[in-house]
Amino acid sequence: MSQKITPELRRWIIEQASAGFEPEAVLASMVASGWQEAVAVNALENTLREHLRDNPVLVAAAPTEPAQAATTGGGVPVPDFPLSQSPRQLDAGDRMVDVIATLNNPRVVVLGNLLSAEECEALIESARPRLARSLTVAIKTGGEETNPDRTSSGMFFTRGETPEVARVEARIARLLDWPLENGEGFQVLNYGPGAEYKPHYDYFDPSEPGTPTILRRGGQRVATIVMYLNEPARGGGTTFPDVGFEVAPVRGNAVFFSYDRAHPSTRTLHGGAPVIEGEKWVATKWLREREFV
Ligand code: PD2
Ligand code: ZN
Repeated sequence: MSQKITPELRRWIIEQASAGFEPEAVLASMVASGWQEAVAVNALENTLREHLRDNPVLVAAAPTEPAQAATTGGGVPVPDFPLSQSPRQLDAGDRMVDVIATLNNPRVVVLGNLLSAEECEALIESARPRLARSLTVAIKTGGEETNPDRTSSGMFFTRGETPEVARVEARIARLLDWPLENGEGFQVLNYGPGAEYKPHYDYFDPSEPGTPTILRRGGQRVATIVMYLNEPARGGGTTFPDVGFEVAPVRGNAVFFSYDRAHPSTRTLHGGAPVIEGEKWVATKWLREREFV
């Protein structure tokens, strides 16, 4: 494995230190995810020394509690829609998209008509033959594993893989003014009766040892768009338990939410409620801080 100290790694180290993690904890994460200890110590020392030299005010203002950093300003930039004038619709380039509901804390926007019925069908049919029991990123190692909290089947498209994928990706990039390259490929999930996705956060937990490896591919996730490709007869809403909010799965609609830090204070805990009758198909788009490679 290459042990090059990349700008991404430097940024991650600074994020960890700013969030209040002790250097020993950051070092342990790096070693657990495969960094040679000597290289990791060197990277930590150099990065933090340079950062404090360039930002001397941080020495005095350094937070003592991780929660403090996470609840008082200073999050990273996140995408959002141009909604200051409360438009009913947004221009996605090739389509007008409806604004159905917005919430500020957590930041959630519900959109109508982001996809046509034909696009939903095309995505389902090209995903169907490639479904496998869903994997989640294994935060201990940075690899992938099955997860009992997630009983759906799923697959990933690469960016631009089909005409429908490319079209919807371009729409999202335009609506949010967020580079297309910062998006992961669409994930399509299929839930049968009884299947659910228990509440979780979509950002990568900074305290997990596999996270530095994951972050090398474009930094943190900063926003999620769950697009509903069909309509289960009952159940299958996307829930936000911290605020008692649930979005009904309506074909072509989508729920967007953003998180400017990898912390529960974003109140972006969310889940896929059990499907009670019928089946549920969604496509999820995750947006990263930087280009996803
Ligand atoms: O299918 C959903 O509603 C859902 C809920 C929570 C999808 C995801 N998370 C996800 O793909 O991260
Ligand atoms: Zn999720």
